[in-house]
Amino acid sequence: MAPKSVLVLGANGYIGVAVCRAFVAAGWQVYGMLRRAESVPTLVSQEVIPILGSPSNLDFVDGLLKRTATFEAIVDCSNPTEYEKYFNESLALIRLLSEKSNANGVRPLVLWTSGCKDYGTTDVDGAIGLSPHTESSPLNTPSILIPRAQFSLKILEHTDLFDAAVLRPTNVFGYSSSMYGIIFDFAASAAADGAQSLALVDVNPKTIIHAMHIDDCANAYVALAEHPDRDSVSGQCFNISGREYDTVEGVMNALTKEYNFPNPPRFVSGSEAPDLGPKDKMMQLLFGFSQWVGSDKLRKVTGFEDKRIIFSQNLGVYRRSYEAAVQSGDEDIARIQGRQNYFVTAVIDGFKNNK
Ligand SMILES: *[C@@H]1O[C@H](CO)[C@@H](O)[C@H](O)[C@H]1NC(C)=O
Ligand SMILES: CC(=O)N[C@H]1CO[C@H](CO)[C@@H](O)[C@@H]1O
Repeated sequence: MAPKSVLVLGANGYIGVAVCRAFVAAGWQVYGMLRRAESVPTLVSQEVIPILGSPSNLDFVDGLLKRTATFEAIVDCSNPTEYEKYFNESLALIRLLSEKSNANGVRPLVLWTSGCKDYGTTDVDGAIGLSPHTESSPLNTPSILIPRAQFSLKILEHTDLFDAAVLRPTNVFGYSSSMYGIIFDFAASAAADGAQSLALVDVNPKTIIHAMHIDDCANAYVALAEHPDRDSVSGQCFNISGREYDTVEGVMNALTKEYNFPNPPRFVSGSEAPDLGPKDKMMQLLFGFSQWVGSDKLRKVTGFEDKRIIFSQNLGVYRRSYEAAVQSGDEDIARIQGRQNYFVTAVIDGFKNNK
């Protein structure tokens, strides 16, 4: 029997590479679409067939269709800046590939990636009445993420040629660690400065930071794509989160131990620390967004379970993996660092507006 085929859009991004790897491991033929020729070796090394191109210019499609004309799944992992334009162009591409697949009797499942921040924040750990965000929670999206939240849902409106589900993963970490690399940089630079303790400004120690390992997250995509009953997946949103959440306090304690700070972490108010540097602001962004995300639905429908050790409980291992990625010049690290200023100005302002 021919292997199933999946096309991954945004295949060279942090989630994209992991999703490609998970589908490869599950026995799929994986086509990874990407714009940057420099990233081709990253995909090739993971046994992914690179498709150089972009939804804004469909010239590459003929070449792709010569390799395969049926896709059981199409996964979008892109993080475009012009969301509406990207959505329209991707939809046109997905429709075109779906028509070809339909002609061969295959109706693709489209898994479209949005994110759990679509729901906004929950209360902090220990708060009375604290409950997780579920798929039926109202969207209270930080302004900078509104286009993603809104357009992602539109994929569910196109059911003539393909089935679709919208996925909302939490923050993800592991290897080059995505945004969580910032946490290691923060601790390392305080240690290098000879600080006696780690300090956070205007962050509640009980803030819930709910993340999951990137490989667990990617396995959830495969679990949905391989579900034998398409009807229980299509037309739905699925949260993807770890089985347990961390708190800021827990992570700060783990960092203090890992980096050998002599004194316990300090939580100070803004008036005591008027001049915040970019690293402090990034930490406020990451550690100031309290959110507990329920993923019972995904677990119930697919039997999915996350396996990796929770971030705070294995922090030293994740730290050294991150440092190895920095050493090897992992392209994802430059991408995250390049976006820092953008995040600090735009995202923090966006979060503040919504609070
Ligand atoms: C996207 O498509 C919609 C519906 O066809 C259209 O109204 C909108 O103007 C398009 N936007 C962009 C940026 O292409
Ligand atoms: C833990 C939790 O509350 N999970 C929820 C996820 O969302 C579904 C609805 O889509 C709820 O039924 C679950 O209870």
